[in-house]
Amino acid sequence: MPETTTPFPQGFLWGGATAANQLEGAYAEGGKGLSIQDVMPQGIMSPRVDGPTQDNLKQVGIDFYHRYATDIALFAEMGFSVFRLSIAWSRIFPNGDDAEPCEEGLAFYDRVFDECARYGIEPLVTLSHYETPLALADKYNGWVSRDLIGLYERYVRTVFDRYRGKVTYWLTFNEINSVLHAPLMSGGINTPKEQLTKTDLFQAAHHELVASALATKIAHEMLPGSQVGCMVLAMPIYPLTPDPADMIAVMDADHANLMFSDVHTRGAYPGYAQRYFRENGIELEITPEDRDILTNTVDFVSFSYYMSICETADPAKKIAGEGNIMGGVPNPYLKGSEWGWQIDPAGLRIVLNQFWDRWQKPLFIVENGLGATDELVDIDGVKTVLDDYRIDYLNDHLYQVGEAIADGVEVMGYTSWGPIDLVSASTAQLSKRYGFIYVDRNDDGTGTLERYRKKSFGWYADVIASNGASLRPSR
Ligand code: BGP
Repeated sequence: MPETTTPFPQGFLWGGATAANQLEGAYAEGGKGLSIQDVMPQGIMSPRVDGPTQDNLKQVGIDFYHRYATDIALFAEMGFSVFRLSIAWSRIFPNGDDAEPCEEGLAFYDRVFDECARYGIEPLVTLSHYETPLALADKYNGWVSRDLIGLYERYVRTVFDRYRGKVTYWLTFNEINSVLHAPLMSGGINTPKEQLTKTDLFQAAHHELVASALATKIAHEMLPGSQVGCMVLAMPIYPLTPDPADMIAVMDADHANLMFSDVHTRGAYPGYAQRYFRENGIELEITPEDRDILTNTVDFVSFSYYMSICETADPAKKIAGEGNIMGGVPNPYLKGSEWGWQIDPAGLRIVLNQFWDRWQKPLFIVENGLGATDELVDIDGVKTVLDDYRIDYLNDHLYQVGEAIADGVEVMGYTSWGPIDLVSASTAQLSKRYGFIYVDRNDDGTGTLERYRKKSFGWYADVIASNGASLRPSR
């Protein structure tokens, strides 16, 4: 056997990433309150509805609430050393501002973490992943209100205390920068985006940034040895042409994203953000105490990466392409997925280098993957999916992670999005599948909920077992 080498360090964390609202189901069981996802049956782009409707696939999800033990066993079979999941805030505080937490909700995650521990899988826990309790949206207008900081603080203190010794890695807010693009889903903000003032939007972002830094401070005080990361939606932006005006447009667009992790890693607002606030009439309430709390910087930076976009200063060329929450100008050199998200493995190496050069904080890729339609086939009596397209996508991206590590970037781990099929965040479909494990559930809600290993299941197990040595070179 030829000797294989791998750039991935010993102890690199390999696994998959999920969110409570996209897989648990049991939306009204165990004392759980409603979350904003219960009024978003069609995903991000559609307006909210008044109350829970039966067409909402997330009400049942993939029934992880009842099947977590067998699902975690399948993750263990692939060799996962980490499993990213979120705690549904409304399982712990059904209305967000209740005086006491819900014991049944707390007990559920005890069972999940204990199951992970049986297999030596580290939970990586997102405290808030697009599932703000609905009552907080209705009563407070979500993160526009400063009250949310204290309510979030009570929630994180509760779960830090409860899961002491069970969870080391915490993420404060999923894709925190997405609040600028999807205020209801990301920030629980009821005011429709078109009516929301820039001041309210950035005030909400500020409240989240303060809450995030506060959670980091509290974790460091309560849980010695814990590690807290911010989580941002990463999307490298290329100039559409070499025109310097296009490059300035890229710089401005980059700043809008990078501001969130600049604050998380440096503990203060950068100069470009202050200029933007000044020139756009954005007057934020930032107290001396807020400034003090913001100095509690994160231990690592985590991010999702699915695609890159282009930017241009030329309005005639500013075509809006499809994308992960924020689209952009399509890149003529790249092909899109079935959902039009442009596939760019090298972009992952670029973003890893950019983030490392900028912050020198360990990086964690906590989402990446291909949403595709899958066909279940029968091979010698075994049901499976021959998802070579997914294997190619993941291989090419992971190879670029290895390249970034060879560049000197410190990468802690990689969790692919949706290791088991789950409900899509943007379109609320089940047919947009990311998993190594197929779940028999369709967009119309039919299906047995049975699980089947796809071809990519064995492929990922080999990647993990070889610590990345089995990956093929990619561009
Ligand atoms: C990210 C979200 C996830 C997830 C993923 C894939 O933005 O953090 O929750 O769903 O995108 O997106 P989608 O489900 O829309 O395909």
